[in-house]
Amino acid sequence: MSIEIPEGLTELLQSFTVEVLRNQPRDLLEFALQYFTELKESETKGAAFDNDQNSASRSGKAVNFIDEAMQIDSENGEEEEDDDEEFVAPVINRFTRRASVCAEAFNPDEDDEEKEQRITHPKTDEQRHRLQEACKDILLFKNLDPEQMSQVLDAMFEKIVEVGEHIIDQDDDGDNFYVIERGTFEIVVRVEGADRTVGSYDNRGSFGELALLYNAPRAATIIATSLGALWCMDRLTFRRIIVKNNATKRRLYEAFIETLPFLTSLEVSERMKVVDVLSSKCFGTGERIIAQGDMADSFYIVESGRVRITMKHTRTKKDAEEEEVDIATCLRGQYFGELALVTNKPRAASAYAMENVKCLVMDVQAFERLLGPCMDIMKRNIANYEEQLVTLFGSNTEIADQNA
Ligand code: 1OR
Ligand code: 1OR
Repeated sequence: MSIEIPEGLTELLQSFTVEVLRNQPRDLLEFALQYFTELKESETKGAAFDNDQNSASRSGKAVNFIDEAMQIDSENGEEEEDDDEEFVAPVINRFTRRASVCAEAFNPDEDDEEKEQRITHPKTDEQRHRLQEACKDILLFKNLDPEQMSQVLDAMFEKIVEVGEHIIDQDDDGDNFYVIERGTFEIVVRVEGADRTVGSYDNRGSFGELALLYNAPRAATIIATSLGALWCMDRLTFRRIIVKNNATKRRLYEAFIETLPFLTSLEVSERMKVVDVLSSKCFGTGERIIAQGDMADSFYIVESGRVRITMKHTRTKKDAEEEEVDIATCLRGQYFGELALVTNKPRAASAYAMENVKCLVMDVQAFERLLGPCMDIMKRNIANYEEQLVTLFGSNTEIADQNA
């Protein structure tokens, strides 16, 4: 007996699966219900649209901005386009949005209309200089071209914060993305009703990207623990520039990330999130990437070129002269810089580019948030370091004590 597979079934299920993986809905049935209802509605509307030459054009709709976009909610059933080029079906993105999250719409191909949407907060030269300094190490900005970067800088505005101020509250809808200019902040996550401090920011870094990237409620609370200053980027600019850029990044790195053995414990959707937070960084021949003894805030994956790992060593206790010994070489697909993040100690070794090297870099918060499932593999490798260390330098040496 042969069973006939209805035409379109495979495509339908594939699109649905992709959206489930991308959006990670909490309630799968609810998501499915909304997905297929909207799909049907948009199909019906699409047919009507095709027959109506004079109806409001989609691209016209696509330049909606805040006021109008706020009115598009789950009740009025209006069709919207989204700014993520990667979306497969025309219906997708709002399913995981809660009713109060506004739907931004724009058409990435409509350049003129895009220009109209640009938000500019005028700045003095001094402010712009401070802003540029604060943004220069922000990983999410690393892959932007100069024009996108200039739009980002134009759109940002300053906010002074008081001690104890809640910049973000867990479960709220996302409004802004924040870059720290100065000040300390604690990251608090509510687990089973109890608030737990899980990390902090110390005068550098950024936060608030997750709710905007994934149209999700805020994943943590961020509280200022000193007087501070932040640069804020509104949600619409973030989605128009950063989310669009991330779609390009996914195309570039998805295949590479799939081949990395140390990420095999991650689900496909988790690996996609890894791609979203990675940025690429180039180093010239001989350039130092990591300095032994420094405090750590990044994790590296070699994309191309070779990286030499060295350790300082004194032959005898009395010997003041330190020599730098080669201890390992990292090639494409291998990682380094995990040890200090796992042990919370200074860098145990230095890393140098042996030729022109390209690395994918992830910040410590993303490392902790996303790579938990890979920790077993990493810890096994760390145990190997310990063994090698004893072989190379003798039995009473400990990895992080090398930095003392
Ligand atoms: P957001 O838009 O969800 C809260 O708003 C922000 O806190 C979030 O974006 C991140 O930028 C930032 N888990 C979730 N969010 C975190 C975390 C984090 N750290 C910083 N943020 N974890 C802590 C990792 C050190 C995992 C906790 C289990
Ligand atoms: P990190 O954050 O301490 C330096 O920054 C990185 O060099 C370190 O993380 C590891 O990723 C990487 N011992 C210590 N660190 C090593 C080693 C290593 N190899 C690579 N790294 N050993 C080499 C074992 C083949 C043992 C030293 C004798």
